[in-house]
Amino acid sequence: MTATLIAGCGGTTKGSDAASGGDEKASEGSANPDAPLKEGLKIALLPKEIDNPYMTVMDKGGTDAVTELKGTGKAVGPSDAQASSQVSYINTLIQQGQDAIVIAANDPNAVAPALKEAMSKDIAVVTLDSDAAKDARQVFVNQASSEEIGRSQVKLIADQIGGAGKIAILSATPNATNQNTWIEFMQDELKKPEYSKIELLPTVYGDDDDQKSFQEAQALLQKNPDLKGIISPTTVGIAAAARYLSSSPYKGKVKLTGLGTPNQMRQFVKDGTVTEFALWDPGELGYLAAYAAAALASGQITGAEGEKFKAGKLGERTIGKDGEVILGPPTTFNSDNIDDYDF
Ligand code: RAM
Repeated sequence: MTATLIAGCGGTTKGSDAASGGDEKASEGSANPDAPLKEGLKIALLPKEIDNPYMTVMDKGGTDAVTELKGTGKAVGPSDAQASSQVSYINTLIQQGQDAIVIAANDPNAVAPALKEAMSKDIAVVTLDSDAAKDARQVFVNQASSEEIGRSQVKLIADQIGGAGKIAILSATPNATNQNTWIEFMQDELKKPEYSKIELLPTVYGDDDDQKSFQEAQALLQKNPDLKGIISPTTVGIAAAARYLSSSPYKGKVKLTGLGTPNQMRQFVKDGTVTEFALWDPGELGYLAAYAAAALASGQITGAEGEKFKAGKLGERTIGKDGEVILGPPTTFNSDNIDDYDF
């Protein structure tokens, strides 16, 4: 293991930090934009949960980028998206002496102590998809503006239900940073006068578990037979809710939108269960985050606002406020374009 690290890192190993002053944080020190990208970097992706098709595509984008960068990439993670399910994985990655950890956090705080421990050992920490506490990572690669994602979900459902009626949100886990941020913007958007005829019911949680999401969708309709629409801002939730609706009397009558992968949603668009929903390319998200991790681990950037790094096929990217890098605007999918996408 050590041999791989030394062979790949052009001489600078984590071991040398002990000699130069101990537990200096990876986020400290100044950036050197001209530093060469290190070869042989060990970069690990830690998704919310492994059995989630979205996360699988994201991980593949990340490990492909690491291969392009001549490093060693891998994806490891828990089988459920509960708050503390990732902590033991972070600890193992620290013990393995990874150069960078790229994590979609299941909970902003539960993972923070372990991620801080990683940074104190000079391991670069990048969050993607779902952020951790800001002081527990150097860079957050966000899929799109959180505000844009949240507000556009409300516009989608409002259009589909004709601007009036009861709606509900079927979310992922109650702790998910990304879903909770989007939901705050949805709630704020709904305060606008044009949505005054829409009533938002209390949010329900499918925990990014297919079965639980299916049951929550079913329960929503049982309790609220007059429900007009569901927003499910999770690929797991929207696919499960679509499956429920497609074989229920509510098919095509109760509108469903949210964030889904085209490959999971195609059949439900074709059979008339779903009209329109949104997402970004999760593979590009993983790819961009892996490049950010390599730039951090090579000393090119530290995560400060205004720093720039090259992200392969995605071009040069600039770090914004609070260490945030944005992939790009989401795509809206419907029957006109869904066959143009394969993820
Ligand atoms: C699920 C996860 C992920 C989210 C997508 C939209 O796969 O909750 O974090 O970004 O949905």
